[in-house]
Amino acid sequence: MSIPGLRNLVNGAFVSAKEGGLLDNLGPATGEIIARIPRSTKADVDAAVAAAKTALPAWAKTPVAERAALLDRVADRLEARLDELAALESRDTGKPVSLAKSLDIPRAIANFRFFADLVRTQPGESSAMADALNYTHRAPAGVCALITPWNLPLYLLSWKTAPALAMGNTIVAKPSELTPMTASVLAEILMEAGCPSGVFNLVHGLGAEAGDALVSHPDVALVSFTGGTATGAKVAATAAPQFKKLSLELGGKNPSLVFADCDFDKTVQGVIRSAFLNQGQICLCGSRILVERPLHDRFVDALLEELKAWKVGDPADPATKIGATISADHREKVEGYLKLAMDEGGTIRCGGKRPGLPAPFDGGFFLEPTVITGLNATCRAATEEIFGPVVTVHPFDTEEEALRIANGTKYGLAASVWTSDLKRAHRVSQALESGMVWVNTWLHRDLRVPFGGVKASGVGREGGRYSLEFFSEAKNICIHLGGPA
Ligand code: TXE
Repeated sequence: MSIPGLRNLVNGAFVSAKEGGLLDNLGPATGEIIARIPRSTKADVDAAVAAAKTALPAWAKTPVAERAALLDRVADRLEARLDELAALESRDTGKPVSLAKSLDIPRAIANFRFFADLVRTQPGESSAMADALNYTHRAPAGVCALITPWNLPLYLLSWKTAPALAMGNTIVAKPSELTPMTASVLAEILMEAGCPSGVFNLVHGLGAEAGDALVSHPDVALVSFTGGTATGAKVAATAAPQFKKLSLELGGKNPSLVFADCDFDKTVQGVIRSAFLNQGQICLCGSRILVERPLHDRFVDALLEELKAWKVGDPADPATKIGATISADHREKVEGYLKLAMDEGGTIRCGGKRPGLPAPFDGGFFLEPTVITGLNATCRAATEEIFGPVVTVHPFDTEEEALRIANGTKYGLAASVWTSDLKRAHRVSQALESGMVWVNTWLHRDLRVPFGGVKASGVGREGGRYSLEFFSEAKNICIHLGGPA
């Protein structure tokens, strides 16, 4: 089978990298090369930013209704290709096709529809004084750099692209070099749907090359970045001295707090889903499970019992619950944490191994879902982001201790609280150092609500009106009404 070659989209044309050559893109489920992508350099980024800058004035002046209509047409086209896109996302990431079909692609479609509606109905703001009227004029921020990771490729790119276009910005997107496929289809769909040349540009390549050239480009006004915390720090160090608008959605080490009065069966199901969805490779995954001591052993037994039935392997099999991790390097990083957890006194209660799978999956980057107990809650394996199918479980005796453990990491992205005590649910949620808290649920998302983290999990909020605000510049205009001096 011939290996497809992807191209950049610059100023409405699909083009190869000017000088950087090609990169191999591996399929995580087999380890085979599934595509080649441009290894873009500064020259490609410069061309894409120039196109976005040229296209900006006309797109900024395009009526909101027309911009929203483009987003709806994109949503329709994504929907028409849902099965194909789900298969492609699974091939590129190693995740189960069933997950891409039920979560990734439907959410990408919903993002375009939602931001089309939101921008159409966005209310104006005005503040009247006795002798003057203030109103807020929202202008586009300018050329936006959208940098996205490999765990939810189309989902996260759509989450940034839709509000950026809705507010009249132009875009240069740089998807992860590990998962370029659906971004390329989105670029095609935007062109077919009538997106003017230069409004959306796509540059493939490595973070340290194409990504860095994009973030440091003086004509880029805004950077929306989702990725690891260490990379986020580099992006911030480059963007901040140029005073670019910046949103950073970074890592997490999210606690699931399980109290003895929870609904046991629903909590086991919810906490397992939170720990292992997408092989544990979602920044929101609950990777540290804190269980009130009287329930601890029963809860761990229930986790182990449930996981016994989980199928690891072929992402196209509807029965598969755990697909491949993203890469050989990433699996080694996760395995490094398993070794560290052993050195720190933990016990692997299930998983911890590469499953023996038949060809072609014997070349894939699979890892069994892993539960670790017996670790001190302050050790490295229990406080650093692992980002794989691995959870640590810790007992606690009091609400105060649960909060101390939960807040005892450098991260603060998301948490879940499992209890039937309403007062405690509020009290604990408010005391958690976290951008988002779910009570008796997880990843239950309303697209209107703020999304983002505190501490090392990021800077800024996106979602609903927070995205529209981030992807625009608010200007106050004060009109004096005349009359007596
Ligand atoms: O992501 P990177 P990596 C966490 C997870 C993972 C770790 C590292 O713990 O193990 O991050 O993952 C681009 N300037 N998350 O190394 O490097 C890169 O090309 C500009 C959490 O794979 O953060 C890609 O497009 N861009 C996370 C994007 O940044 C740069 C999801 C993310 O890659 C760049 C993924 C640079 N200097 C990993 N260097 C989440 N928040 O969900 C890289 N990039």
